[in-house]
Amino acid sequence: MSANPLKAGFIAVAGRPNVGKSSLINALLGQKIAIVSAKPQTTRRNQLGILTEPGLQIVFVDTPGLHEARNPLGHYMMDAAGRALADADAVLWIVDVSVAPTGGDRHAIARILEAAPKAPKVLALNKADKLKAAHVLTHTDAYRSLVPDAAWMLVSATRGDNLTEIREMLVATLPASEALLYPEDEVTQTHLRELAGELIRESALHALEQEVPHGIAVDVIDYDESEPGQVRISAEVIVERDTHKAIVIGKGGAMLQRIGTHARREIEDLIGTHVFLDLHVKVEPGWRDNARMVRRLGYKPED
Ligand SMILES: Nc1nc2c(ncn2[C@@H]2O[C@H](COP(=O)(O)OP(=O)(O)OP(=O)(O)O)[C@@H](O)[C@H]2O)c(=O)[nH]1
Ligand SMILES: [Mg+2]
Repeated sequence: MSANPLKAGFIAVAGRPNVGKSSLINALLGQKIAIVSAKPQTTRRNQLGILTEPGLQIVFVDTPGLHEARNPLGHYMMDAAGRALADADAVLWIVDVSVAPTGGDRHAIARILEAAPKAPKVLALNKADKLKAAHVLTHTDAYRSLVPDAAWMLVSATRGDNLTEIREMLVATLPASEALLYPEDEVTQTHLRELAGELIRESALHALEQEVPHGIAVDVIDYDESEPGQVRISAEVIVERDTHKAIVIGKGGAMLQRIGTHARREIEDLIGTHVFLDLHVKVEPGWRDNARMVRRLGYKPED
């Protein structure tokens, strides 16, 4: 056996919505695999982000933000987060240190401690770039007191502060492993077809700001790679009401075109070929409240 055996394991990245879990995973990987938006509850499924280096494989599991579920989609999201926590070797709890802890944070850490009582915890005090000098001690102490045994670090996912430091803390929690958990060139397990759907949803979230809050889903109907050097994608943007459909289409189709152009560029960056993207908008009234529809759109427990 070599002096430095391989370390590898799963790190569930958890916390309340919008604190920067997906942003921090992308920053730690140095590559965008998870979609990010200013709206809470952006991440809906668990998604792996795999970092492999000589002697090391960290498998980050991005999870939906911990919140009180109010509909079948919310229940799916909270089940997913619970499973990731239960299966994790360690937990990275992320908070927004620029604001004092809220009831949402206390709820989040209670869920984490319940689902992963034994796993070592690391606390990432994220958005340190927005933290006012007058709040550094009070906010830091307030969050630390909720997980007194955890290693902790002030970080900024967007500015890249202290990423090496938090990474070293995470590596310290990982077990020794006989073998890699995933092939060394794999960055995520999510299929390109599904990632394309997520990038379309992200583009819609960005373009629509506050207008169509949470009720957007994207159904990729066709993902055709049969011609070399190009991919033809046909997708439906699903909304909950007719009024939302009108907003997503926009005047003369301008909004849908904007969403499509931006998404197409992002998908091209990801897969490195030309993309032809055909988008349509469809209304599924109140789909998030309809368990069958939620499953049909791919939010199924076995994922
Ligand atoms: N100022 C600042 N903003 C950040 C930082 N990290 C993330 N953000 C912003 O916070 C917002 C939410 O980021 P996400 O990465 O989507 O957060 P999340 O925790 O994955 O959210 P959910 O998936 O909804 O649970 C986005 O607008 C990010 O750009 C940071 O370090 N500093
Ligand atoms: Mg997220």
